[in-house]
Amino acid sequence: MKLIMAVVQDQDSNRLLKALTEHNFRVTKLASTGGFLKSGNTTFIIGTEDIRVQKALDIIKANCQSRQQLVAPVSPIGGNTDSYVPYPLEIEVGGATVFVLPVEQFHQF
Ligand code: 2BA
Ligand code: 2BA
Repeated sequence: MKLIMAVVQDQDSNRLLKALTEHNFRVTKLASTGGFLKSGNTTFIIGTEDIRVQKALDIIKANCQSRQQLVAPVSPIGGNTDSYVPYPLEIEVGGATVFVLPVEQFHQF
């Protein structure tokens, strides 16, 4: 068994949840916050058999898209002004950041 943890954008989360459950994956969806943008994203926890991991990854890939996002500059109060960028920066937020972990034990009480 494997545990898939996938961080995705909120905009894709309902579609992804629907697709995963339609393919009979057991899923837990958590509201999360990205450390860099400090804005909301969604983390999916999917426990599944090893042979179904690739199918889950395919579904995640098909339902999550990357997007450009503007990041407002942060004033470097008391900091180093050399690296201060006074205009909004455009960054690419990925469609999904996915970790696949081995599961040592699985219990349901
Ligand atoms: P839910 O996904 O909302 O599922 C609630 C209950 O509905 C489940 O209880 C199960 O009895 C039933 N159920 C879910 N998916 C089903 C399906 N494809 N076919 C038939 N019945 C289904 P539990 O199994 O005790 O799970 C309780 C909660 O624990 C789940 O809420 C889910 O949030 C989480 N969970 C369970 N197994 C998981 C797994 N393999 N990976 C991630 N999260 C899991
Ligand atoms: P955030 O931490 O809010 O990051 C959003 C996007 O900002 C990232 O997209 C990346 O393009 C950029 N970014 C993040 N940290 C950066 C840095 N130190 N310098 C420059 N740009 C930076 P993604 O890489 O696609 O990540 C999307 C979200 O996935 C992240 O939201 C975070 O919640 C999660 N994530 C990504 N990598 C992770 C990791 N190794 N561990 C845990 N969570 C991760």
